[in-house]
Amino acid sequence: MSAVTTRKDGDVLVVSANNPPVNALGHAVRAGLEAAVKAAAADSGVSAIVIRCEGRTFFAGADITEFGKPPQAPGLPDVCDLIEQSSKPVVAAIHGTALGGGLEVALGCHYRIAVPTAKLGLPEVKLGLLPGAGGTQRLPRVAGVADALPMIVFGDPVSAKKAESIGLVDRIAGEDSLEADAIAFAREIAKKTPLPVSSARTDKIEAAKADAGVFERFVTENARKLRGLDAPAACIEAVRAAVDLSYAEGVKKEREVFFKLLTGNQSKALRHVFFAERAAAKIDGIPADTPVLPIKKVGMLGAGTMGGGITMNFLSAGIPVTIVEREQAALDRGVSIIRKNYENTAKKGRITAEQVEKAMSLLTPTLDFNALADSDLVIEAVFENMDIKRDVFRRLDATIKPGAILASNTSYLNVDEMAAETKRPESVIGLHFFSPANVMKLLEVVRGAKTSPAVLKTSMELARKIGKVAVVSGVCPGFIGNRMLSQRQAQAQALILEGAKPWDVDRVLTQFGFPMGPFQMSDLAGLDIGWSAETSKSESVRDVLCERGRRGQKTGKGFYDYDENRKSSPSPETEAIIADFIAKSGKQQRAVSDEEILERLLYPMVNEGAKILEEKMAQRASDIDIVWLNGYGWPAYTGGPMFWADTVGLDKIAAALGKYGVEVAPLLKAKAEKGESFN
Ligand code: T1G
Repeated sequence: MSAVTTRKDGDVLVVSANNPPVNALGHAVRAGLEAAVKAAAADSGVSAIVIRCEGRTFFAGADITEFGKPPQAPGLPDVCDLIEQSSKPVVAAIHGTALGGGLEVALGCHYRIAVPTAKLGLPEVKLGLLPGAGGTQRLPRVAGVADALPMIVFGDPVSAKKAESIGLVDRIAGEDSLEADAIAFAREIAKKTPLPVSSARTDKIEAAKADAGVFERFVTENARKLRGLDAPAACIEAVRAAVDLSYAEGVKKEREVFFKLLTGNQSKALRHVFFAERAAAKIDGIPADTPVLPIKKVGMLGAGTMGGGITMNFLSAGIPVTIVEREQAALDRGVSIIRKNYENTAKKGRITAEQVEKAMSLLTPTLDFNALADSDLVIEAVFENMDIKRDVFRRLDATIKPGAILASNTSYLNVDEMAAETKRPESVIGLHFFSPANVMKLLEVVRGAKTSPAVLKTSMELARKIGKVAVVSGVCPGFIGNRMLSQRQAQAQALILEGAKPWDVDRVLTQFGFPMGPFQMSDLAGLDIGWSAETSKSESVRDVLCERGRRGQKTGKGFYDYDENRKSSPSPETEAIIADFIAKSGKQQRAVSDEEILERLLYPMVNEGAKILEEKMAQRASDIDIVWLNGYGWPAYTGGPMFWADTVGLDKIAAALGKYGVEVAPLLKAKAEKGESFN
């Protein structure tokens, strides 16, 4: 099957690319496009050209798998230029997602026609890059700087309708008649002169020149979003070049910056994340024909914070949920919180009032446990206590129809022990959602020893359907994420009892790229989770803080002091409490460097990740990265803990762990000695 074929429809040459699954612009496609455009130029019987794609989408970009390999001519910029220089009009016929290099090909065309459902975007920035085939120079000329900036700097696609409104698309085709409409459009404009050459247009650049503040306003409005990232700033400079320089100079600058970003760590990390997220959805070692069970009705046991949040995921995906509580008050509270969450989202304009009512119409609250009987999947989100969970699974097994999946939302308890209480261990699985469950993307799918491939595959499919990023975990305390988090927490507690300040620990992690550090997190969540005034004996810093009423933001003070706007400041009282513990320990308080703080917090996490891999609790190192990126705010531009460890060097990490008295995991030790990496 050749990547590009042509056919003549009268005097219109129809060039069709076919490179499943997304028509990435790999070498064969680029060569095919080049040959077709050159052939059209030489053919006097051709008066116009249509470029289209077979399959589900127009070109979705350069072939990311080619990055890092020696470039093969023709390069994409050259193909775009060749198209643009054609003396015969070239029409891009767009469906699906015209992304990155795909949109750049379309921008090289003289006209663009798209179906209503098409999306057009330049997402290179999400890979730590910028459009490298003229996109930063042509898009501002075609759509204007004010609309080009967010498209290039944030990388989010726009609809065909929006694209038409900004001049990026010239005509909207019928959803099912794109090829015919594109050919008719090509014939219609075949004789029109002059050809609209994107790179030669100046009207929208002149407008930008007249509005000098457009860049400063954009940077000021988006400073927080751009923190720590190289590519967005580079994108802004490239668009500024489109305004300040000639096209030739601008595209030269674009190419320089592109290659600088391409070889930088951030882009390598973000490209790793792109493929890692897709790999996580794959389950190694199960038969390809493993069935996916139909999940038409979900049962939710527990209407608390987690039960309510989990429920919303299914309602929003159009899946009915029966939610059960033991008392009416708890049930009513749970349902009203679900409604309030939806109404708040509607207030922000992200969903309509009708969508709120539609979601709520799919919810059946009840006190009757037996109402769950005909569910295809029941998830329990009851109190985190194994005796209670065992009892729940016994009752579920006796009540729910045969073949239904029984899932626990436990965040660390043993799913196998729950399965053992049932006659259907093959249908028992863990679905560990992260709070707030209706917001956090991560879902740890915990595979029990006896969980069947069909139940596992069904759970992974369902996760995708409800918009979660799912990662398969084995059964161990804390699964993947919390197991590694506990290492970081232990080190954080140890560090402040050696002399590091809580605010220094938090600062080091936020400077690394986390949204907040462990002590800020504790204050936000509340220090008194699991604490009891009756039994507290001042045995830890947390005990004493809680005993002093310093229970976190909700009490105006925790590790930090908070003003009336919840602005935090280091607390002398906390410092005194910690100093008292250090004095009692007989240890000498010392200053701890930022470097030691970072190494002590993150290296033991990598070490635990190595143990998780050794024990086969995670399928692959990149899955561990996906857990931390989507569940704990690890900065994506460093790739996740295991990818980051590779960039630090496993030998350096193993040596440092030894220095800090942490026993090095055998897998980490072995890889360090062999100079190997995790990914
Ligand atoms: N290159 C190579 N493979 C790609 C690919 C790409 N651009 N896009 C997707 N795939 C693979 C993906 O790995 C998966 O493989 C399969 O296709 C289905 O993808 C010069 C330099 C198009 C919205 O960033 O956003 O152009 O796992 O599971 O959910 O300026 O894929 O099946 O083996 O994601 O339906 C810019 C990236 C590139 C778009 C479809 N373009 N792709 O989503 O399917 S850089 C992008 C996507 C560039 C130029 C620069 C999505 C999608 P496998 P999928 P999907």
